[in-house]
Amino acid sequence: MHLIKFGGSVITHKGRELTLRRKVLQRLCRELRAAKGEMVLVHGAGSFGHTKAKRYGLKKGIKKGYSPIRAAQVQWDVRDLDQEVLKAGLDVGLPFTSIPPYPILRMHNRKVKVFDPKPFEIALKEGLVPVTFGDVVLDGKQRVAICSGDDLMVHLAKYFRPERAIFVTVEDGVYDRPPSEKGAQFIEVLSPKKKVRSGSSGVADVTGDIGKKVDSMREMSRFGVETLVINGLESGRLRRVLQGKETLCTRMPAEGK
Ligand code: IP8
Repeated sequence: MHLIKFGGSVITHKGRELTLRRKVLQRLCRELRAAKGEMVLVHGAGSFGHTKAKRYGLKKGIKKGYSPIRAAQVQWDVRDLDQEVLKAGLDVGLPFTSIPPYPILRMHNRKVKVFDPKPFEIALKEGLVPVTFGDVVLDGKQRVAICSGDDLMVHLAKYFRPERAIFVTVEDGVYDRPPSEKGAQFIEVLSPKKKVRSGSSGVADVTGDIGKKVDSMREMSRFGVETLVINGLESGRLRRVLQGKETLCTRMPAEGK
């Protein structure tokens, strides 16, 4: 099985609210067709989620006296993006079916406490390609919280144990410090023990930066899943990876392999 995440920065213009990168999304969906066997797709929220979520302070839940309408508005926007992803997949013959995290996942103090993978299993059995996404979910401590696509990648990987999990981003891979900084070194093989210094990209992001992604990769490595970070703005890289061919990327091997 292939577990793939389209990062929100790749499929949307992160600095421009509610703006899709339609051409990139369509191309990535065409490249996905190279995948043999089962596949689960996760996508980030990009400018359909982060901008309002930050404006409304949803990371810390719904404060006393605030209306839950703000959480519902962000959910609405993220679903709009999900519809675009589904359409782009259907247009190239991929049987995408949406599985929003809200009904199947609960958090407590921003940590995932309940995750039901059954709907994914059933969809896969029917030959469908489940698509899920970073979203606003219920949280036992703070009423609502933001569940990122990276959190979903970890929980899906833990349950399905794919041979590989692929993060499609706007960078060639992972660097030892923000790639905009002088002297940044590209890391081809990232050891789970390696520390990576992250920095702010300057655009609204309520779920964290590369440091948080590396933490997710580390967790996946621990239970035996190799992870790759590739650049989705470069045409053909996703296809090559899915075909098992060499391409520029960062790879974190599964622990002990
Ligand atoms: O873009 C964030 O998901 P991510 C979800 O995968 C929202 O981090 C609603 C901002």
